[in-house]
Amino acid sequence: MNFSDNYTENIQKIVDFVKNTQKYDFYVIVSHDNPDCDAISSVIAFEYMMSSFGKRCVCINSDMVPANLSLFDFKKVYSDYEKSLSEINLNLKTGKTYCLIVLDTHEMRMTGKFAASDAVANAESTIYIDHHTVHQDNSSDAIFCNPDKSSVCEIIYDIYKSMNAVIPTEIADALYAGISSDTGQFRFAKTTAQTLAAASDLVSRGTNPARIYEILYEHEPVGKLILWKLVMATLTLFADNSIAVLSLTKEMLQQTGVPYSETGDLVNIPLGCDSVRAVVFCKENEKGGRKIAMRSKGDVDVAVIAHSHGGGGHRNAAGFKISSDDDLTSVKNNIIEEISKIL
Ligand SMILES: [Mn+2]
Repeated sequence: MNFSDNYTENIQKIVDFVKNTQKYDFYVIVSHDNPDCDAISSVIAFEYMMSSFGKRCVCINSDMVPANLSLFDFKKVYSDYEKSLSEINLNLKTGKTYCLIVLDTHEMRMTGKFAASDAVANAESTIYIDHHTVHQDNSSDAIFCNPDKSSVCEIIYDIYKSMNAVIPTEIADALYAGISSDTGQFRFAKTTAQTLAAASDLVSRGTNPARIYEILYEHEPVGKLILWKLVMATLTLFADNSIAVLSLTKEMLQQTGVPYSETGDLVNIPLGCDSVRAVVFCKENEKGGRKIAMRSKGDVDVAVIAHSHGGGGHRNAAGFKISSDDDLTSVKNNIIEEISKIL
């Protein structure tokens, strides 16, 4: 499918695709690894839309769906990674073809181990629906990306609206959760009047904002509280208390029993301090894989830094992986220096 610069036109192309395409036997829907609520909810809502038009979908993610987010998966569209991969391969062996639909990223490498699987090369075609800034060097006409949108869930809401389709409460819940979490509870810069109108409409369809908040932010096991304590004990401040650096090690995960997939929100804690304008979070997963996650306030653009290190993200939330040969301390020091230049 070819997309253009016109948002409404592209929404219509997707509507037409969902309703009318007969080209493929099935559809594989994937989002980025370490999935957040927008990634999970957009897959759930898109699968529901496709299957209501008789399309068979396989949903897959390189990582486990976080326990609280699996509450939005009321149809149980996700199973474990290996199972979904073998379902795709089984269908392929019988001569069936599929279209790959990538949500909440426009770069295949962001899908984690899935990116290296045969399922990418075996797809008849691939389309991306995203809201991250597209860098010039990877633009393609199969990418439908609107960086002005708060979330992919908001884009999928727009698709539902222009179809005049019924949005059941379970899907309204998932879409509202994706929109509210990607906007940091309706406060990030991309929260527009349309974002709030979408949220309002979803609430009128039965979504209870207090219940969604509870699912997203009030379901922590006690291990998480202890992990907070351990991570916060690593806090170091730089550049006149404007850069906060935190670390998470695999030993901390072992000690508290918290899976790595549940540690995404710890990076936000230092932002509560008025002098802090950027946070650098050095994270290690259970297998020792390392990553730098960054958060910032206002016009401090950490996406540019993440991109220059082979990662991606938004102006105020971005990250990149560190290869096993790199020395963590020197990577950390370089990042602190790069951020202090743009403060
Ligand atoms: Mn998103």
